[in-house]
Amino acid sequence: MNKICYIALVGLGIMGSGAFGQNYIPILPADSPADIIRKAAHVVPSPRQLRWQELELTAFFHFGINTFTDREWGDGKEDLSLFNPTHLDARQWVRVAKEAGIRQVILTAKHHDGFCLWPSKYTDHTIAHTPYKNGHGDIVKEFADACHEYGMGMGLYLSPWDRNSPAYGDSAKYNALFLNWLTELLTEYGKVDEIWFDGANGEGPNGKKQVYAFEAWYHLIRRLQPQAVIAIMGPDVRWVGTETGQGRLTEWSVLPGTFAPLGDLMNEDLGSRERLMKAKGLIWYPAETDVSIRPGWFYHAKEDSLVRSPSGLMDLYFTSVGRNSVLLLNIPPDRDGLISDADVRSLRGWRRLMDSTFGVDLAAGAIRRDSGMTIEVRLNGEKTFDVLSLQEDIRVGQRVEQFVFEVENHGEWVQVASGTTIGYKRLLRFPPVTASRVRLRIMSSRLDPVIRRIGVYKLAE
Ligand code: FUL
Repeated sequence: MNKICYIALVGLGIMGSGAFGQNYIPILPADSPADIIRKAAHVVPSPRQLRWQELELTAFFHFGINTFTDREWGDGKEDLSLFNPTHLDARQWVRVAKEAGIRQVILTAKHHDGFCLWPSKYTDHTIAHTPYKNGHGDIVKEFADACHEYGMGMGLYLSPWDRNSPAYGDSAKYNALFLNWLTELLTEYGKVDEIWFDGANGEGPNGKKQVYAFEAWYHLIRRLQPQAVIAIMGPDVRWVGTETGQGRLTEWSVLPGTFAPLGDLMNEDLGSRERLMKAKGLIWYPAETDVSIRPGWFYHAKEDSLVRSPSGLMDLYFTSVGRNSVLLLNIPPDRDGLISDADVRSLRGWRRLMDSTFGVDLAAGAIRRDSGMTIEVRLNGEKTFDVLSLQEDIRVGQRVEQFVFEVENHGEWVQVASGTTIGYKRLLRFPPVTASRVRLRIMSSRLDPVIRRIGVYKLAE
């Protein structure tokens, strides 16, 4: 479903700088094209963005009234007596995610239907008016406690679009209500690591028109939970632009900080030199790839046979994390309030594939020789591999524009892979090759490339 995200955040005083430098650099009228490119190469993540990027694997739990009505988008008029998960165990959700290698999870505290999984004081459309625990339940609390117990990053999804609230469309009133909801979520549940503001809105041309007070929301989050990244309709993390799980082959985390809307644009290089030339400033704004383990975002029994397979999940890893993005994999709890067996089995299988592929870096113990734009790696003997993993040191910026990877074969260098951007991580698969020497040639870079890691692996059979 279409989301629009805006890079409209420059000048709000919330971008900030971090321990490593600036995650926003303005462009001055006197800057030459070369100055602009040099500046782009120096834009770096804030500490909260860096922490988030290094998580690699995060998950969504879509759970709410839709789980019980078998719908994807509720209209806000649902009968809340339907909501009664009988075996809900948020610790199971978090455990399943953790065992799959996921390091941060996000719960839909309120989806578009307006139903609050916590007993908010500011609306009656909440869990307090359901049979769950006779109206004494608080699933945000159960979820937050489980995250904190398991050392899992904790995030909350709060839909700005609200089909239940009578205040929606009365901008000032709804914005005040939204701040109250945020305050509850940010003060009553311990540490929050990510807030996810969905851009979806299905009101249509004749629907309600609500102007969101984003600036006030962001300032509140920064004040109450300064470590939390604000995603999608927010300054720290950008929607990749698709829900297929396929990120861009050329993915820059440095983008023009203009007020231009960023739609799906999956075939465009958002951080190209041409785009940067037209920018007023440059911003670190990395991509998050959200995708569901099932066709829908919410649980539907009829989709039990359509859960992605372990190798399908492996593909997602390559096309998201392997394309300079973070994977946000949705795993929706069922009507009992548990992650169902089909999903658990797939996640376990995926973890086995991940461990047997990435558990052994065949470039470990190698001797690396850097000479300008070429890095040669002498492996510890002859190795057979079919995966290349590259990482730039994004703490100094993202720089590489084009690279080639070669292996030595009887004294000759043979190309086995090539690509454009690297960023935090780039993974490439190719037919198996056997070699004891490999090299990475940077064909084009915005400034001296800083390659933090070169790894080679053999895919699990
Ligand atoms: C979309 C929503 O409309 C879907 O229901 C889901 O929450 C997805 C993650 O984002 O915009």
